[in-house]
Amino acid sequence: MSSFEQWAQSCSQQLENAISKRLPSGEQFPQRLHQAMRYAALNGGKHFRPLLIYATAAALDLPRERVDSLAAAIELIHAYSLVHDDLPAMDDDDLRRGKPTCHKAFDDATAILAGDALQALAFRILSADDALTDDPAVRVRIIRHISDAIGSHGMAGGQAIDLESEGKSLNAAELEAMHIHKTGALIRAAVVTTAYCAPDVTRAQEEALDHFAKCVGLAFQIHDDVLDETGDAEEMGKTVGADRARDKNTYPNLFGLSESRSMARSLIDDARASLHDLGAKAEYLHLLAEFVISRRG
Ligand code: GRG
Repeated sequence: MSSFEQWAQSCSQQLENAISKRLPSGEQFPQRLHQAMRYAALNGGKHFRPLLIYATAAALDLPRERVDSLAAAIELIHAYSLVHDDLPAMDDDDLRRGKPTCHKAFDDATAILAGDALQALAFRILSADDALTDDPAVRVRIIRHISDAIGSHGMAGGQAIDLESEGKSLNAAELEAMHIHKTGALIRAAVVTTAYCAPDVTRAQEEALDHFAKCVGLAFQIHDDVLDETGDAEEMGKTVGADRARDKNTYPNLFGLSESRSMARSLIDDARASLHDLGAKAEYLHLLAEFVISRRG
């Protein structure tokens, strides 16, 4: 195992502990809701957003423990978005990460409530965790950024654009806008709000990290579209697959596979260039950026 893989595995373990201890136990009343929340939030996944948080912390000399609560909150929000995205009223998926989706393992109403409660818990954690920051203004700044990133001008808005665009062809600018909102905003929030926690961070560093995260977020989505088209994602337990991908608004459908791959490559080069002034401490951010376009699921 490479040292990067060892680092990622130890971050994932730390994250799962951070999430598990903050979630109500499955024995706590109302048990079924709490079991559904735990099912959705502790069900594997790449933990890409938390890894970005831990890598940004390393680049800014912040101990990992300082951002455990931020990593847990962002992953809970991500888990909520996937639970709702899988519902019959949205993508109507039966499988997520190779296992029954939350509404299949429980029921639609419980899955809706589990998503709602995961989102609420995320903000509860951000509002209360002492290790995150001792500056109330920083705490409010973090909460405001994440609220914006996942609301109607962010992730939920992007999902609405996606649903409204079904059966229509989006042009390049519209496709990019949809993804910047739907998946990019939370990825960006993960990096930028970690920077907010670093007491000595400069404006230039914040801007460099913001640019890095914007490029990585879009490359993540382009590569996701490429995987859907090539079918690799299906092998990894996802449910879109090549046939369904052909009817969708995706980068390969608009630009072709080869051009999509080179767009993702350029975005990652651009992202990595913006880390220049952070030097060797940004090593894990560089490696995560490369992971975005080399992953097979
Ligand atoms: C329901 C408000 C609301 C929003 C849903 C993020 C999202 C918006 C939907 C996800 C739909 C989807 C499958 C998008 C493709 C890219 C993506 C975000 C994939 C899932 O994220 P990963 O790859 O998942 O980080 P893991 O399983 O690794 O956690």
